[in-house]
Amino acid sequence: MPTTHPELARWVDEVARLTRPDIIHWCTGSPEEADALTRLMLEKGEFIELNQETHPGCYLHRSDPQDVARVEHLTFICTPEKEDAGPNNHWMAPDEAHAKMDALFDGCMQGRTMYVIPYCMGPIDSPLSRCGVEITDSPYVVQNMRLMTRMGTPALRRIEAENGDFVKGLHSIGELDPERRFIMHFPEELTIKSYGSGYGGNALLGKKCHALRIASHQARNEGWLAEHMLILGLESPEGKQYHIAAAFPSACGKTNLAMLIPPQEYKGWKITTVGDDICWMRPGEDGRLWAINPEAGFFGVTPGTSATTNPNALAMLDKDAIFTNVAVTADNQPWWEGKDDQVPVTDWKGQPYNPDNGPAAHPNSRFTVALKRCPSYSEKAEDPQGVPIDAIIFGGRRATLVPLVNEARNWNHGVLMGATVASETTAAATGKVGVVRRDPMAMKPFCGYHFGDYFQHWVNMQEKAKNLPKVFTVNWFRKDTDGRFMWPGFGDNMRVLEWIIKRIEGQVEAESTPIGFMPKTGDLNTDDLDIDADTLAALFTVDSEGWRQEVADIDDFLAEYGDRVPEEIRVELETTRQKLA
Ligand code: OXD
Ligand code: MN
Repeated sequence: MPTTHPELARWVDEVARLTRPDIIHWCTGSPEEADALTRLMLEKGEFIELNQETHPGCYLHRSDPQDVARVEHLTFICTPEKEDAGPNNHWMAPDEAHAKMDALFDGCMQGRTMYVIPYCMGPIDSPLSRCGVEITDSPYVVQNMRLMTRMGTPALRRIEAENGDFVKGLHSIGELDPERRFIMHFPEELTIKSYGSGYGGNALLGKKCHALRIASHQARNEGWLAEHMLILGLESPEGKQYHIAAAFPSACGKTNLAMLIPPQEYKGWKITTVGDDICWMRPGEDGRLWAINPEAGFFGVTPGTSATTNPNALAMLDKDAIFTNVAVTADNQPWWEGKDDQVPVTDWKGQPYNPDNGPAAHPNSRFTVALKRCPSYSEKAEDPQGVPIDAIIFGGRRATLVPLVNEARNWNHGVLMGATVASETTAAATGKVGVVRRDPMAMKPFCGYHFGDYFQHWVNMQEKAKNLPKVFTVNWFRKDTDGRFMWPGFGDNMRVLEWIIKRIEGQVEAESTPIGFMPKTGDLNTDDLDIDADTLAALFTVDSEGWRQEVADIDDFLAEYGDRVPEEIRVELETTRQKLA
């Protein structure tokens, strides 16, 4: 066994006896290994070569059409006590879950190769990083983990040197049968078992399973935060550096914000990208939160990515990227809705494109590409100390009510804001509020334990870090009564970031409202922006009646988490209620 770590050797042996693969391959992470796997996948049709002149090193993978997304209803947290998983998770007793999964894994790798992937989440030399080993029978998973994590021999050496715990992830694509598909997490055992899906969020176990569900549990025990947040760097014309972490529910433009290009008027300002999806933050000796991006790549949604919405993303996708479930053009370039005016000829299922059959690319089609390919990539993504966080932003998609930007009164108020982030599922063009789905800290599908305890952990960070960042909410998605977006979004979101920086620097006062602090007239830079005064005012109007209803709705929402909800955030809600009276 090519490892000196006794527990790793024992576990790999145990898994091999259960799953009975023909071959066991320990991944080294070398370029030769990458090439050999690519050739194998091309031979088997698991990779399709894309136009190597326009897209060198790019390949297309078509998944089983029934295996295109995360499966929240088949995702379980298996804590000994049901209560500890909370109403926010599906739960199964650990014994029952192990028995169910081991029955599925029994002999499932016969005729296949079992890949053992040691990986490190975060820079290999960072004290904030954590390691895991994923065992899988999917070469597609190996090739994705190569881009998404620091994988191979250096990670194995770190695991051996630490000679302690590592996260054990066992994955098999099984028969790709939706009836035989489960993603189980055993936080106490630092173990993940995933069967029956090859889709990223279900199969790349370093990502949502380890870096969020298992890590959130570890973070709570150890006094840090594992969050569903992008991390961006911001450099002012004076050369001052800031870092912002921001949580948005899926499909609210996180990747776009992480790679924002400031508008023309913002000469001298620069945005850099540390990460677009996950952020681990730990209190430093200076009392600030220091953050790393545990990932080494992007696994982003392709539709809507274009030279207008996200030029940086588009630029990184023309080399060494894996595309999953996109369409292809006549000259074999990858294509997706919203990309450009090329015409697709083959849809994501490999059929001749016919608009009557729906979109050419699957709406959840993805790209996988190394962080370093991004033109706005920040060198700080490799800093073992991480980056100090100056502000935390929570965003949702609300057509009404929620202002463009709002600063929390204090940390506990910020926790309340994060805990009650929501997105509306229906357009509210009539002025009526749509269906509101709360997604606390954008962690609803990813928190590995009871949300009440999670909110308390956030509140308790005040005891661990004396210099916590300011907290803000943003909402880019307000609509007018004609259903039109009131704020241009994209690059112009820089204007909101600038106001946030001014607040951090104490350069501007803010308007104190019942729900938080908002920009005073003139402090939000709208120079050269096509927005009228009424629209701008409406973006910051506090509709007292609407907010009273919102507070009542939040009461009901928090009641779902019973008496584990911290008193501190109930007090903040009560303060808001009184201010609105
Ligand atoms: C993701 C998600 O894929 O949040 O990042 O769904
Ligand atoms: Mn995500």
